[in-house]
Amino acid sequence: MSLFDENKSRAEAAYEQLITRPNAVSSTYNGIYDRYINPVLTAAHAPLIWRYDFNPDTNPYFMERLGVNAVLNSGAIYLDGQYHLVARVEGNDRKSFFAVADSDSPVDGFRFRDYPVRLPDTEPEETNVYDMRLTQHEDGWIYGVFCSESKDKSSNDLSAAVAQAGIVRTKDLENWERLPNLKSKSPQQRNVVLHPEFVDGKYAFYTRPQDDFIQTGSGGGVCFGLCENIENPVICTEETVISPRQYHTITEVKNGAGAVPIKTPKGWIHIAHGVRNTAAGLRYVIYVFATDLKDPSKLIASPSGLFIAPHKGERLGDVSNVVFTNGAIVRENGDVYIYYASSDTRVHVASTTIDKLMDYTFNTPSDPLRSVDCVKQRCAMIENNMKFIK
Ligand code: M1P
Repeated sequence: MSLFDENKSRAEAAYEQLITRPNAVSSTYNGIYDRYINPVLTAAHAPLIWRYDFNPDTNPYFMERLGVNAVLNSGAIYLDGQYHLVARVEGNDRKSFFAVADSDSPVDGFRFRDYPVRLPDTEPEETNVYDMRLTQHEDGWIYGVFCSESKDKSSNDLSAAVAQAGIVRTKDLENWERLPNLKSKSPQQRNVVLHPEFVDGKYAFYTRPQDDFIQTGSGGGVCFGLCENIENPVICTEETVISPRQYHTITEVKNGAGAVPIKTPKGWIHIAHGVRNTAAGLRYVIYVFATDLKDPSKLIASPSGLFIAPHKGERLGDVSNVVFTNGAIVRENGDVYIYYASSDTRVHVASTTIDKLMDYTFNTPSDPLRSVDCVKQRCAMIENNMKFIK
């Protein structure tokens, strides 16, 4: 056997073993959701034909030519009996692109399609794209809203960049039509999500206005705004804050919408991310809030603190101490699968149900914002619990 064949067989065997590896619920318990032991997507899930030259004449060592560094922040949708993730794939060259991975199971077996998504090239200044949210809209289209990043040519800082919300739409996750980038009053936008229903006859967006590429500056949190025409997308209303940043909470530095909000009998449940600063750098966690069914701009529940934090090995990666979600799938039987990435490196799944999510969202007390009141809140629960343990 040639060296080429030997190495290729070795890579193929490892790949198939990874893709067909069954997943299982981990032993960690909180009653709210189950984590799974294995990530559902990693850099090693990128097909070999994306990474290796399969021609023995030009690649006698079967050497990786175009490596993949990470697979992270993934949009999610259930369609035609399958679970689909539209992941952010980051090449060794630091450029991200989108790719669809499909599975019959929500927790394992995800396999990328032969080709990544080939986005129509309509934004000549765009350098990088990432973090697509998939909205099955009542107008019949599936929209993908993502971050479209360009170099800030007005700045002398080589790293200065501008983030905008890019928009595509599809019916089959195969053919994508690009629409113009969303316009709003804010100089920059990231973590923009399209609401699945019309509100007052208009398209509704969750936005995250920001003054700068990294810092949100005067941006007060996750906002809500309306848009008349999705083919010429402009936020035509004030962007009102619906989930604010707050001092000494998990959203102090910034926050952002995550998965498309989930419609429940009690309200729209949002699974978002919050960021605070620490001596070790920024810490990203996932949190939950709910808005009114009829008026999705009205906050109606704000369970205290974090919902998912980086756990064990999730804490380490390219950008450590991060969990981030931009996709969840809800099944007709009420099962909910939350796809979240850890440390900008790989994608995991946590499972729960609509009933559990509603119980968590509407029965978890909100943050009293001061230590002394947090102790009172905890003591009230302990006092009540005493009746049950004596
Ligand atoms: O590195 C952590 C995350 O940082 C960004 O999120 P935010 O805009 O809230 O800071 C995003 O670029 C995201 O992709 C990344 O996971």
